Amino acid sequence: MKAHDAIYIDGAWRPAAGQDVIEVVDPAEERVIATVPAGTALDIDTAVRAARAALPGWAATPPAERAARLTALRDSLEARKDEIAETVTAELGSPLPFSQAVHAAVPVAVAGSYAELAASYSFEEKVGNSTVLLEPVGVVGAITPWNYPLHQVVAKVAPALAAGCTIVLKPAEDTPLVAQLFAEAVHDAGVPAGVFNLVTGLGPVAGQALAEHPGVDLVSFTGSTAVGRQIGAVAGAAVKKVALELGGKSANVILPGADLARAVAVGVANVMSNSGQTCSAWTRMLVHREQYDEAVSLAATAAAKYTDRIGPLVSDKQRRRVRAYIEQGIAEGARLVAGGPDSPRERGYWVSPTVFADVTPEMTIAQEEIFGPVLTILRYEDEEDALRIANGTVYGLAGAVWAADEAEAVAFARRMETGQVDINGGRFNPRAPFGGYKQSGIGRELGAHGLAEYLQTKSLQF
Ligand code: TXE
Repeated sequence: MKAHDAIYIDGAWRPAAGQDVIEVVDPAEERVIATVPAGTALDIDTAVRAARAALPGWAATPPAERAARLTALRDSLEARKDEIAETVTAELGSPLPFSQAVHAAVPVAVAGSYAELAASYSFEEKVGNSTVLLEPVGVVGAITPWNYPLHQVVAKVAPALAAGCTIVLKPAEDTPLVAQLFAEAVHDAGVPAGVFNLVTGLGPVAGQALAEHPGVDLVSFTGSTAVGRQIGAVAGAAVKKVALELGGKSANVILPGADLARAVAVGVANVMSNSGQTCSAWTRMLVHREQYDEAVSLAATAAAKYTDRIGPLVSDKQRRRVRAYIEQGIAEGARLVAGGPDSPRERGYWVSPTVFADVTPEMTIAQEEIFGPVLTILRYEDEEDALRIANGTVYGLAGAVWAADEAEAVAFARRMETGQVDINGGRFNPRAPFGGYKQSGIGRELGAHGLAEYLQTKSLQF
């Protein structure tokens, strides 16, 4: 697989300071397909200096010109869409059609939406006798995960560019190749040298050095709650801005009267998508006791159909983690109705589509993020009970409500402690804000709210 034996700093590919490399593994074959540099604190420092040097020029670039670069970036991502899809399939393991439809296509839409926003956004507001200037926060340290490896990058870099910030990106060590393709796309889009920089490397080395660097004004992190907490603490100590997009345990609430067959089918598809490696996945299905048995049987049948459709998990580490959760579910007394902990194939990090019934709210598998193709189905007595269960975790990232009457679903959604709710199925909107209530995070990505994260305000009084 094509890979740069270099990091991208100040508009050029250059060797990293050290000799260490990261091996990139194809999770379907358990085979090393490429190596990339394992950048160190020294490389992060060089990159942050380049970003600082480029900041005044980019911050002063008129929004229309920043928008033009974003349009060019959108186009250069689109021109690479086949290579992007093949690369994501190779390093993440997702089936090629999914890589094409989601991993390659969504970032094009998001970059396009920020090209439009950069051109139309009001970077100045009048408030009585004041003018409020919305200025770039400065140098952004972006740390991204592997589950939607290009989307996670574009959801940070595009709004940062639109805002006039400069960036150092440290992508996940499992999926650095698509981040390298992204750097090529940025380069071809004519983004000035130093505005975007890429350092591949390990989380506790390069990631931590980036989060701690005094030249970074905002750390934007997506990943585990454990690392998010650490980054939040580092940022807090330095009084540095921070945006955190962390885990989820989203509820799919099927109210009595909803189209049960459809709600279950879409619910199962949602959880199995990307092999369950989605922070917003509806991993808890909440069904009224009178419809419970029917829902369980529908879900078990639906899940089995995904056995040959989903890809492996990204790594052996993730497979071991997910299997341990499945074993814990069994040990805590949940009833396995599809899948299980055994690997369905000899090679590759596969986990079978798994469904648990008779799950109670306090069980570990109903509280913690599993991050694999595992659905839990919980029974509720009435709407108040459903709401209590839906809101009864530390997370609040996404969710879904199904009802015969849309207004009834919306009334329920208003009472959910979560950042995004799909009503009777919903549809992805690249301009709608995405982010968490409670321990799912701080801040929002996508749309105008996502852009606002990269701005700070200055009031001029007249
Ligand atoms: O995450 P990490 P992992 C959740 C999901 C998954 C679990 C573990 O539940 O099972 O996290 O995944 C960088 N300082 N999510 O271990 O370690 C790391 O290099 C600075 C949810 O892969 O948090 C990578 O770039 N950075 C999630 C990024 O953090 C550090 C998506 C994420 O890796 C660091 C992924 C450190 N000390 C996992 N340690 C979502 N919200 O979508 C690691 N990193």
